[in-house]
Amino acid sequence: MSPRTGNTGPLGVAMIGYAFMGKAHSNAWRNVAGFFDVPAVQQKVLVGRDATAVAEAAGKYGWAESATDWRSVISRDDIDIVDICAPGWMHAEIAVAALEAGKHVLVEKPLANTLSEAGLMAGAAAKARAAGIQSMVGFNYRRVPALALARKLIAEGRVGTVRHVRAAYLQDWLTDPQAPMTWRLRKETAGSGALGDIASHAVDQVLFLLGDQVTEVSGRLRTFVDRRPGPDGPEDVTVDDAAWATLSLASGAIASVEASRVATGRKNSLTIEIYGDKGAILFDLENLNELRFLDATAPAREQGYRRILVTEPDHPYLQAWWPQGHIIGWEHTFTHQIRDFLTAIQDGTEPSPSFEEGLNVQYILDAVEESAAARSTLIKLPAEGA
Ligand code: SOE
Repeated sequence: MSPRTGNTGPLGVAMIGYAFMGKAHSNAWRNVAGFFDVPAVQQKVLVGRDATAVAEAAGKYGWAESATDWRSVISRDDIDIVDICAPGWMHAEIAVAALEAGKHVLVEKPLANTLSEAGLMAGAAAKARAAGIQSMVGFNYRRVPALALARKLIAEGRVGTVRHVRAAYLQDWLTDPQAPMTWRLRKETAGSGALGDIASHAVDQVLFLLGDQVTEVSGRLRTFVDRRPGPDGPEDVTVDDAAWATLSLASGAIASVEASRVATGRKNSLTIEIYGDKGAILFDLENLNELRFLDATAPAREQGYRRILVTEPDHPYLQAWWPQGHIIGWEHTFTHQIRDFLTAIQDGTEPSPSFEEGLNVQYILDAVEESAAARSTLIKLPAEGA
């Protein structure tokens, strides 16, 4: 197991999966070298199960070739990097095989569907790292410039000791009970529902922003619509529609995490609030170029949330884009992610979030499920007429 030796040319990339995330990642692979100073890459091959559809996607998204067998692709000599955008149930098998074949691996979040798969992946990543092979999990919101700035402000002590955090990731694409079944609604293919898909982002943000560890979890899961139309009639939904968790952190802070795919009217709303004893920070993905910051050390008569437009050249990632005030969007977070991954490969440093960090998130998601399954304390109402 070793990275391709003697390759002084561009790094060859293979990508597995070409749906929503495959499209977002392809766009980033296509653009990254036009904005950032990174090693040159070649989009060699796109892999999918349907030969006609994957060939069409390859042409559209800038891949030189397409293929249907990921196994033969990851063993190719001209491939240095494997980017996994396939559904969660395929992550572990592909990632472990690619790492063992000496390829750097980027995998979409969450790391895996189960704790045991995530553990296998983290083990393979540690072994590969010793041979100079890097791996990273695609928690792309770490690469929103405003959130990267928030992390810096917190690390610099600008909000003081963080007391509590509120993180909510809300969507509404399952509000309609007639919304059809997809792989995302089956436990065997998705692992969990809103919990793994979007609460994972919120949990990762809590860890990223605070640089802290979760020590205790209390959770709740709910499936509001338990049967949905499938191609051959109604099918059971086997994952959660919404998830709630309270996380205790080693520092003493408490974070509340909320995730839903039935939050009527919320299309893709990620909001994060951080309250410390010297200040506070607010973020809303629908205004991702902005960060609200309150300095509680200022005289009370001058206090208030100030709006920071995160587009200055010395803001994270912004130097590479447009003059100040010219805003960026959701897709740029994937370009930043690839930039950071390629830079780590070039420098031989460990990219973050590593598979170990992905495994850490998985422990927390697993604890939420365990806590949700345990009986909670029922309220004892007085008997009628008592
Ligand atoms: C679907 O719910 C989804 O695409 C997630 O899988 C992504 O990670 C999130 O960024 C947007 O919503």
